[in-house]
Amino acid sequence: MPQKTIFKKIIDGEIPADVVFEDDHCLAFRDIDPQAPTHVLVIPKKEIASWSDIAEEDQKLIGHLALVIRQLAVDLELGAGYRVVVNNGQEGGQTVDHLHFHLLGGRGMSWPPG
Ligand code: DGP
Repeated sequence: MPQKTIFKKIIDGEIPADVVFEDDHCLAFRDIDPQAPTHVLVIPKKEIASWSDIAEEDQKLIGHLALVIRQLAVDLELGAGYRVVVNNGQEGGQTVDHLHFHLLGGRGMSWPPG
């Protein structure tokens, strides 16, 4: 068995997290190293290593995550605007090998990203 990622340990309740939303398919919790006043990670409970590893069968799940993120932005009062980020692979800046969406808001965002 490959070692559990830190996010799988959070899903399994083995390490704590500041959870803001959970359902049968996903979990949303505050990032331990926030890059904005609101910085939440939204992850599927299914173990998908990265954006590159999304499969045809995950189409509905990814669509569900999109709707959860949209609703979270409302619930977390990000009406002024926000950013959704997926870091993919080494050059993309991915550090945890479990697919996750960053939902960032509460400040103005610059472009291009670093
Ligand atoms: P990325 O660089 O896209 O792979 O983002 C990983 C994010 O995960 C990074 O912003 C920090 C966050 N993170 C890492 N370990 C933990 C943890 O144990 N708890 C929480 N809440 N966030 C974590």
